[in-house]
Amino acid sequence: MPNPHLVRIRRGIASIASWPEGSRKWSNVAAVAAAALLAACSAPSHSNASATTAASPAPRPIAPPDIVVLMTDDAGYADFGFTGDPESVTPAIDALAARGVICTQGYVTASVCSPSRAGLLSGRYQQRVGHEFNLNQLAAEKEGWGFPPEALMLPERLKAAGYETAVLGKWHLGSTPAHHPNANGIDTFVGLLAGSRTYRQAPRAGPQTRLQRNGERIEEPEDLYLTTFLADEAVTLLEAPRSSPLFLFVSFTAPHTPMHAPDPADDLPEGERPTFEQRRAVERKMLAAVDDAVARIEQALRPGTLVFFLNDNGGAINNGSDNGPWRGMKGSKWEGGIRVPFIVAWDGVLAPGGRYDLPISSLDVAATAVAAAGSAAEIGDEPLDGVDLLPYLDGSKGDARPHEWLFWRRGVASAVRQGDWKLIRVEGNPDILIDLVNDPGETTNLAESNPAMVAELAAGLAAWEAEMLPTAGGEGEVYRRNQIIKHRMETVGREAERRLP
Ligand SMILES: [Ca+2]
Repeated sequence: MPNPHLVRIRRGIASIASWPEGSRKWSNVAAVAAAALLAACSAPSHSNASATTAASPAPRPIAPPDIVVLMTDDAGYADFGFTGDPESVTPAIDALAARGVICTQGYVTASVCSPSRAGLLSGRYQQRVGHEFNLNQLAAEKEGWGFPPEALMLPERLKAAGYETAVLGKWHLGSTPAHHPNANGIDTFVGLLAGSRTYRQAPRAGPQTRLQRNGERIEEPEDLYLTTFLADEAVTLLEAPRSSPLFLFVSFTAPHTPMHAPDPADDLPEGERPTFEQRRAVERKMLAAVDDAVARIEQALRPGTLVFFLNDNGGAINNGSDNGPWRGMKGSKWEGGIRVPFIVAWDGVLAPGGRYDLPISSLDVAATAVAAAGSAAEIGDEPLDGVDLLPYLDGSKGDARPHEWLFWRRGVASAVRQGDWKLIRVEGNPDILIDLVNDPGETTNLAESNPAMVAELAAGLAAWEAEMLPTAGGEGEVYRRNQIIKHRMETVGREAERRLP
């Protein structure tokens, strides 16, 4: 009997009984494609406890592999062919998915950029060291805020195992010398310290937004398009002679605002408030440029490279992204804020054409990378919160879940997932209990009818919070208020969500 959580991709599944709120703009074709996805994502059921025969795992390679993490910024869940867009503008990313494993329940640790990146790059819940909120340029510059430099990062672990390490693109984890990538285990940093910038030449950009190479300002070419520039840098790095394995994090800024297409003639019209459709048209051109970059990076990889692809948080409210079947957007604890496109590809180790339907986390990237790098990477006294995904993705763990529990918190808004139940707990709001198997679109609050489950999840959340630093500071009253309003059952539909960044 095949492992139900690790199945070959079946194309053309076409049935849907109901369609979650907020997705009504989709065409029928899109709806059918996403319905297949939604059906797939709902696969694990509460009663599914049957033992399954594991596929025989491939042997782990003896030499540590190159490890490449590709990440988009603020893309929507359904903006890719492999997540259900029937008019895909991402053929190279879709091909990457087809040669690897699509993880249909891939979560990030935060629904906004900076804390999500902290979880990814440290492999630990960022709340353990208090990096709970998003980072604005003013706080980074004037207050010296950022991810605590003393906390261990994945590149530091990999360096201990002999890796060369590089980050290209957006950093967004602090901008003081102590927060600089080069001070945190990264040999080569080419990009920007801030969370976003223009895609074009910016000769007068400040220290956080200017492009730099290991701290030295780069003379930006007149015809700069940032996504293409990052692809150039990645290919140069990948093709350079070296004797060590490489860890490379390509941190694209696209399709985060500002909305800049590769050709300025395709930008949003000036002087008028752009419609969603106008924004979406530009967003698709920005993503197509990312896809061109991925195509070139794929060509430059060494055989047997371990590749991750994911997005850093849910689709944003302002960039024309499409979160498809999920409720909520960037900034929220609904699935649309935290559940992202996620691929793991590893030629020679993971069979192509796989799909994995149990919940995994961006925390697992570091744990999987450390396991792939070998025991020399196991340094420090900060245990990783993720798991090595390999034995799950190759089928050898059968039905076992990589995570029985997953947690989220940003100020007043917390969430916890245990098994297939999710509790959203927000200051001042009634608890929300969701059955993700039967209600992946999160339309029905079962808290009143299942108080025992609420109590169980709340206890788990409290136990996790006791291990974290207490929430300190915040992002201001507007964001706090928005968090409260957006996590109410009566706040329904994309238009309402977009009013609450
Ligand atoms: Ca982001």
